[in-house]
Amino acid sequence: MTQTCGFVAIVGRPNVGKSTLMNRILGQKISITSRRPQTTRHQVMGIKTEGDAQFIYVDTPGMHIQSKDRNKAINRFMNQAATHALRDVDCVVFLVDRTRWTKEDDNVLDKLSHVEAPVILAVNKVDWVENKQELLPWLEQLQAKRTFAAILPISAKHGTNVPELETEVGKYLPESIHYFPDDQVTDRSQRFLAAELVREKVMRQLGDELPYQMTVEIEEFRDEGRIIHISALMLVERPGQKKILIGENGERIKKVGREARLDMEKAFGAKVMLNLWVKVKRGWSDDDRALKSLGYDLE
Ligand SMILES: Nc1nc2c(ncn2[C@@H]2O[C@H](COP(=O)(O)OP(=O)(O)OP(=O)(O)O)[C@@H](O)[C@H]2O)c(=O)[nH]1
Ligand SMILES: [Mg+2]
Repeated sequence: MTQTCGFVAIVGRPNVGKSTLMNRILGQKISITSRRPQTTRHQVMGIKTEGDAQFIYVDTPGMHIQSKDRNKAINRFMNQAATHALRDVDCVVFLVDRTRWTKEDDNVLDKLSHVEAPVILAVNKVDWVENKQELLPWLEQLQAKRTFAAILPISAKHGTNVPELETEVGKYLPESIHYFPDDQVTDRSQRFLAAELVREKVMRQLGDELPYQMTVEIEEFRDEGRIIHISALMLVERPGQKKILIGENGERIKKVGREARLDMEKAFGAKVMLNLWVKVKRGWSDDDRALKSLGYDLE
């Protein structure tokens, strides 16, 4: 049999469920998710090999319109990372949130206008649509927006129609040898995932208070087989944010640490000793050099 292999970009505005969809397809947590927009900051690949077919999904940061409060270097980085993922892909999955079409969806559509690869539109979160009869006329309206290879209502959270989406995507994988070993599931390291899991817990517990002003740097990742020692440094912009992150009597940071450690142990199949620190580094999110040194680098 001939092998097929291709890149599939998952794009859309922030918070529509891109990372949830990738994790659902992969059957494990590869990319972090939260109720807050702009959770994903980097491209993350999720690789799924089924017999002769290898799907390389690329989860991307939510494409957003830069405004006064969203015009930092980190915002530019995130938009670039999302747009870059559209280069040389074999298929695009464009995700939207039910019938809630916004200016930012138009913005994504605009970015897709130069893309020659087939675009599949997935209308996500349909488990939340009470009146399912709204859906049919809406799906028809969506057809007018551009030529889509297919339009599917799905629920990334519950898995509804996700196998059907994968079948649709599979039609566009070109004949090719596999780029990754058949058992590899991501291009990212355990170190990267460890940092992301800490960030996820902070986004989930403190998203309202410090949504974008926090990043995580892994200072130590020492794998001793049955036990992995990890030290993670959380960088914030202001002393007040450091206080929030630590919480009263250190309660907040302890809870973040506990939840992140449990996820790490599950992901790595080993015991984890996790040390968390907080430091103030002013202006890191609007400084290209600082961003690069913190791993926000397109290369
Ligand atoms: N009810 C419901 N919620 C969903 C579904 N898919 C995702 N969500 C929720 O929507 C929120 C955002 O999900 P994410 O996967 O983080 O969204 P994203 O598009 O990756 O967001 P960014 O990375 O910020 O661009 C989370 O709270 C998810 O649990 C779905 O099918 N149904
Ligand atoms: Mg995401």
